[in-house]
Amino acid sequence: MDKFVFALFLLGALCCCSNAVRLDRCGITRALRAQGFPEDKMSDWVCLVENESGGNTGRKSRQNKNGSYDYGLFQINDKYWCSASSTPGKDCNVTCADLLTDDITKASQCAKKVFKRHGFMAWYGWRNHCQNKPLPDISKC
Ligand SMILES: *[C@@H]1O[C@H](CO)[C@@H](O)[C@H](O)[C@H]1NC(C)=O
Ligand SMILES: *[C@@H]1O[C@H](CO)[C@@H](O)[C@H](O)[C@H]1NC(C)=O
Ligand SMILES: CC(=O)N[C@H]1CO[C@H](CO)[C@@H](O)[C@@H]1O
Repeated sequence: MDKFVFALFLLGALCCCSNAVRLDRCGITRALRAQGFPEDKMSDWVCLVENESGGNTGRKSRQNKNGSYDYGLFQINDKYWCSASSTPGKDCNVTCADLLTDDITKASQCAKKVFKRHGFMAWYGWRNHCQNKPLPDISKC
């Protein structure tokens, strides 16, 4: 690659990722700690995030069978929790776009609300891959 092409490539990479990041296991752990998720359930949360979004803060799901979509790190559903319009609303009082940014403050607050109401059972990713399964080792994070 010549320098110019490389510069363009770099610019593209920066632009693409400025608003969404993909976190690895320790990246997820640190991000969740910073949001005050409780340490005693941390490996469950990390497992949930790994299986729901693969750590990708900008992930929007394909359309679910019931017509809804899931957004962000925690794959939060737009049927009840976030507003797909440009006005914040629904139970988390946010837009779904708010749940796709690399600042996961709103997504985290919303996920805690979902958890408060339904526990981890609200997430298929947790039920299918984490419940009664070995959880990720985050002891080095
Ligand atoms: C729609 O489907 C998604 C994913 O399967 C699920 O999370 C959500 O709770 C469903 N919503 C309703 C209203 O059934
Ligand atoms: C929803 O959030 C907006 C700011 O985004 C705020 O002005 C409004 O009071 C909130 N509504 C509720 C019901 O919390
Ligand atoms: C598809 C996927 O991300 N699966 C992950 C679910 O969680 C387990 C435990 O952390 C991982 O090992 C899988 O890779």
